[in-house]
Amino acid sequence: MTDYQIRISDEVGQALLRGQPVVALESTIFSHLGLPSPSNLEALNRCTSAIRSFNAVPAITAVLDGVARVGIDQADWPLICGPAKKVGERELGLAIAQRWAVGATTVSSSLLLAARAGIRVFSTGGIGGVHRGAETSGDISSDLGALAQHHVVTVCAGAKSFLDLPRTLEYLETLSVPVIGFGCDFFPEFTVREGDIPIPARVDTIEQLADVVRANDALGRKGGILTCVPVPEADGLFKLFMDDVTEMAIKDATTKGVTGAAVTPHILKFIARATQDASVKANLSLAENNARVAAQLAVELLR
Ligand code: PSU
Ligand code: MN
Repeated sequence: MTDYQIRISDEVGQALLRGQPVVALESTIFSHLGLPSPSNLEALNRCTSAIRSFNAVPAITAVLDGVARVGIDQADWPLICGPAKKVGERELGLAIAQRWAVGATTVSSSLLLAARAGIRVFSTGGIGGVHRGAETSGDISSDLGALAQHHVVTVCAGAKSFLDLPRTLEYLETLSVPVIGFGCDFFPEFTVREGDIPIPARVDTIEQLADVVRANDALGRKGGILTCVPVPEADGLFKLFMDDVTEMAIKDATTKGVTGAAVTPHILKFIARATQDASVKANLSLAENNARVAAQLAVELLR
């Protein structure tokens, strides 16, 4: 009989059994869809090390040989960093049933897997959201619905600046997802340091963040919470510069007729080239920083 179980690695399984802190990670960011080689392997190293430095266990999600996995041992990292097919939440069942060799999980599919495994905290780079021009294209990332549905706290650097950020925030409000700035009054714009869109709520410490999570739990809320952390100052890019690059990237995608799931990887690649990899450096820095915040939250929630 075919085994449709989610496979939890020994290390992650034991940590969960013993009540130790665990932080889930997606794999699209570490695949060629998210970052160019060898920066993707560096990102994987930095994010997992950041989590371990707080004595928490990283749980990378992916589909390997048709098996949904939570926790990928280092021996299998090259699989994730190689060519992969993007697996959003709606593709998870397909990737398993049709035995995809390497499926890179996005925010939405990672949240489902984390929730099933009983992991409370998930760290990523930037979430998907409402795309600019969504009023005609209809392009809204399934990340948003997954954030509302799954009982997991997501730590991110806001949403990519090539999205329609005000509409992304409106959509999260419609879905009743708490959106919290960690030490900031604005909605962070991924690799861009300064933001100009006010964020609905703010906390300044891990303890305050954990209090919000506990209060939501006490109310019996089963959905997610979105925590937004600005990119570290030293690696953040200038807004005006990024606005120009972003405009060019979107035009390029439109001209070339790129649509659907291919849009985000295409734009990320264009921006990396146009910024001579400054966007990649910022991406690594923010991903590591988010992992640090997520690990501290996972530790605090178990106190
Ligand atoms: N942010 C990045 N790199 C990425 C993504 C986000 O810096 O590769 C991925 C995440 O996996 C996110 C996904 O969940 O893009 C959203 O894709 P879409 O817009 O097609 O829903
Ligand atoms: Mn989309």
